[in-house]
Amino acid sequence: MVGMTVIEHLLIKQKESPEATGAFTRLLTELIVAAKVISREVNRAGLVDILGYTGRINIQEERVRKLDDFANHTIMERMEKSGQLCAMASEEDPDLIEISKEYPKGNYILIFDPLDGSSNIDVNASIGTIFSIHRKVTPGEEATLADALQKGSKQVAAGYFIYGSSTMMVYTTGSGVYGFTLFPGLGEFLLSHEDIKIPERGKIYSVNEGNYNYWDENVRRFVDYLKESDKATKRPYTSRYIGALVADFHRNLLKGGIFMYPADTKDPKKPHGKLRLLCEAAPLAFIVEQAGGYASTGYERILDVEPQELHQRVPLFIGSREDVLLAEEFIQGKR
Ligand code: P6P
Repeated sequence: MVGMTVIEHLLIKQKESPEATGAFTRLLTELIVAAKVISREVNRAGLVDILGYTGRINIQEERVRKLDDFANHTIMERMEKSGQLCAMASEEDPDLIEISKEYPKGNYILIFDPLDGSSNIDVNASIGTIFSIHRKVTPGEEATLADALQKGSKQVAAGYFIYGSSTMMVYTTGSGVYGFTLFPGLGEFLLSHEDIKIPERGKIYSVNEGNYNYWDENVRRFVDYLKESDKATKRPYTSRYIGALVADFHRNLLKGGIFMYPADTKDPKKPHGKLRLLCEAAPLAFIVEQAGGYASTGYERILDVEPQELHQRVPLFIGSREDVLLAEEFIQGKR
């Protein structure tokens, strides 16, 4: 018995929504193919680095693209042809990506981080692709920025691919969170995590403590609190930080805990922290809330933040509901 493929799962979900036309299923099917191509290259690239090669030169004598450029172009080129998109937005591109005239357009917009954490590849640590899908909300065939600048609570779907010891896909369309593992021999993503739920409270905290001196005092107090010893409240927490958002998020989703990227004063150009709302915080917030968790800026629910610009950054506190609510109490000075 092979088990349920992600396509079978998508078709079951499609049948559950009477208004579904199959467009969304076709969209996600194309994205899954792109992820398989990226997964293969991520593994090869790691090998190349270990063997010290200078990287591939292809038959057109083109300089090999860096891995994140490769992932970005793989998704853009394949998704543009899907016929389901009115536009795309990538973490790697400053502006909205239009669908060229030669391809049919659709009613969805895809926002993605093609390869998050790619600095980890040469140390063979997990990295990932994050995606967010909205419905077009403006009239006419052409997309505008307004189609991308939608609140996270309006997402139709969100998910990520994590390229680690195995390649996994985790996604939600608003009725639970499902995980699929790629079986290389088959080339299929098979259902491996049915209806994922994050523990109400964890015992793991994930943050780059090197930024401790740049945080707001209340954030420092919260992290200090997690490190204090107190049997009654099951502290200290364990610190786990990989430095790739998808990997840190995925571990906490399955085991419980809180991931934090607070605003820090280290880089005045990034007063709201490093992570992007549309292609990182909002899709993961949709997933974590569907799994029973919560995601906040420290002051506001991530899914309620009204985006002002494509690459807007937000402080991110995400994971087990009780842990994130406690973070908000400290940050807002209520504790
Ligand atoms: P720092 C990777 O560069 C990334 O965008 C996220 O994947 C990760 O969570 C974060 O930055 C790590 O940032 O400052 O701790 O290296």
